[in-house]
Amino acid sequence: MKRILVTGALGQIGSELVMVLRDVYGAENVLATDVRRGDREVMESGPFELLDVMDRKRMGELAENYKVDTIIHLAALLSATAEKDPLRAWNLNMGGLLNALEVARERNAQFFTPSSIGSFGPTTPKEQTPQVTIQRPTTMYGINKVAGELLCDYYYLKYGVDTRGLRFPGLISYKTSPGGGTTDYAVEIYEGAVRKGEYISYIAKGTFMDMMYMSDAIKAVITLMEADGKRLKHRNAYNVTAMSVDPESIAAEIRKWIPEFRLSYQVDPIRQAIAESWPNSMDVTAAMEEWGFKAEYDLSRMTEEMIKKLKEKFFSPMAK
Ligand code: VAH
Repeated sequence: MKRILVTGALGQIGSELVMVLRDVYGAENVLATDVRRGDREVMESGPFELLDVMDRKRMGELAENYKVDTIIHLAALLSATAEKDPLRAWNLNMGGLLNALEVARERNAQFFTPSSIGSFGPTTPKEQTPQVTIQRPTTMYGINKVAGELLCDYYYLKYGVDTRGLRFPGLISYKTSPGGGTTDYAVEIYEGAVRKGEYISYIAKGTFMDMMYMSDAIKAVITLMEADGKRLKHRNAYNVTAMSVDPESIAAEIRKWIPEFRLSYQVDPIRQAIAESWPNSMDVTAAMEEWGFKAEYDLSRMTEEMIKKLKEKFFSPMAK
């Protein structure tokens, strides 16, 4: 990776990934793009351009102007939003991906896009979900992710595009709140604990899902993209996770720092149904063996850092 174009750069992953990429590869070598303006730190710490990923011509022009050799395609509608407008989700998630793959093919650029635990469905083994298994998701987002995995493999096999991907679990971060996901509760619970000492969860007690701290997700993207391509057997896309948790397990860890924290429930049937169609825990052996994946944050370490950083964010006037 030397000259990188990131789509969806102002989203939950992009807003942190861009900053790390700029540290590692040089700010001028990381072009951040998004369909809207937003986080000033991302827009002002290096090149930023407005880009609607449905505009392939514009994407190609930007890639040419910035001599891009790597595309990290993050722009997509997440699971809950996609269920509210499935046709828009299909058009954006698949149309945007195809445009990014075509630009990568034209430039022989390396390519990354995330898949998700959402790419699995009710008939997928729920515990220690294998790297290669049944993928019959029942959500539009999941259908987009499975189709996206297959499309990325196709561009590798047919055109030689160096495509790589990760099946992300729910990602937990303090900088940019996620938008429209099913796992967003696992971010909101920390914000609720720090700001109000309470949280009303829309996901039911005992609903286990894979989760990972954002810094582990970012490290996984860079490690995968820098890995020797000859070692990669699975490419699109690797199971990666750090923990399998439910609202109660997160709450118990929060109470070690905020003893009075109160958790209650108001289950959202739509997002609960999505969560129940996903695995409880994934097997990450392939990622560990083929490119050395290793998560550094468990629930305890992540909770300590989330609470510390959120207190700074909400209560320290000097906080960015
Ligand atoms: C979502 N955060 O909830 C995303 C992610 C594994 C979940 O794909 O839709």
